Amino acid sequence: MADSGEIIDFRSDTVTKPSQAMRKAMAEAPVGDDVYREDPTVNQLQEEVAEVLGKEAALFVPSGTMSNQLCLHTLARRGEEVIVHEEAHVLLYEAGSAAALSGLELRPVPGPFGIFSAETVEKNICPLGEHYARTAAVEIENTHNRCGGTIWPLEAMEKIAEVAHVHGLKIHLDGARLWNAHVATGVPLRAYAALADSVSVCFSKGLGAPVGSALAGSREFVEEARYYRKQYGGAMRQAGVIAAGALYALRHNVERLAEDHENARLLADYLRQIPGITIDHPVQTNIVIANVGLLGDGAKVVAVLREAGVLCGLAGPNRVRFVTHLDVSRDRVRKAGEIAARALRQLSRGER
Ligand code: TLP
Repeated sequence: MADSGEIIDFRSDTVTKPSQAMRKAMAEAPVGDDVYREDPTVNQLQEEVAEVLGKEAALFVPSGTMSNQLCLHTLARRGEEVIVHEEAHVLLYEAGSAAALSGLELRPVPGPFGIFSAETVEKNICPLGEHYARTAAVEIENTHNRCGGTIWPLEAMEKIAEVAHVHGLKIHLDGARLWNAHVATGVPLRAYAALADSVSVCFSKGLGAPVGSALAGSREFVEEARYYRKQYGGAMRQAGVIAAGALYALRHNVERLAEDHENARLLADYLRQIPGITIDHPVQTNIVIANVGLLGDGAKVVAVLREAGVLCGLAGPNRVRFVTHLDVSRDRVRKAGEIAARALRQLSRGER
């Protein structure tokens, strides 16, 4: 266990380390030059991802950011607009790359816990006319990271897809944690994916692989994205070594996400008993957002917990994020809950 020492790390599910079995699969992976499309492990991964998502093709890429950005770049032209939630990862955490790399405007729209309605989309489509940017696409993040790992109900996505169809808009699904939505609801991955033109999924989050994401869509879409991946410097050579970690993750680590979800609920139970903390976001998957406004500012809470041996991150001025993952066992979650309760009670009494 990566957390068997003093520190219990809930900063992100990206901090997971490859298991021995995953490392073995990586060490033994058959490889080739993927720019020649000759890496058998990359090819296998791409086929399996396309299959589980019910898409014609998939493409292995180094990161979730590159995956999202390649999808947006392929779906929309410079100067066009993409409708996104106001707390979307593509808007807040991708270093301005939609503007920098694709010349896109992102139009932020509100919606409770990361979910916006079809009416909101319709209201935010730019009118036709020479003054306005053209609305090209809608982006949906499922699960929604900054809003607490919330799951988009399939029906809400279906309604967006209907509006998108009427107005000729494309849909990109940032499914970095789509696995979590699938495990929590039992909705097949392909049911979510069917509603989007492009899908991005990550292996380096809850699935525990060290590197890698994939995008998926029609064969034509993926060929185009492949060309842009080369432009972005993301075409790799014997990438099978890392694709093997992703393949291992896909085959072994999806269903076990249910444990992370249970652990998140357990951690939330500890946190909500601490005076000064409220859990206002529903805990549906592996992310807990604690509102710590009554204790002071979020940065202080993060610092106090760090000192006590529990790592977490800021998700807004008064919001602290805890992410459960395969390197933190249930016992360690309990331990962290107790440590947090002690340290934050001291903080509220002015003893820290
Ligand atoms: N999210 C990271 C940070 O960037 C915030 C995290 O710790 O959660 N889409 C979503 C919904 C994500 O949460 C992330 C990573 C990405 C895309 C980007 O993936 P990477 O980090 O592989 O570029």
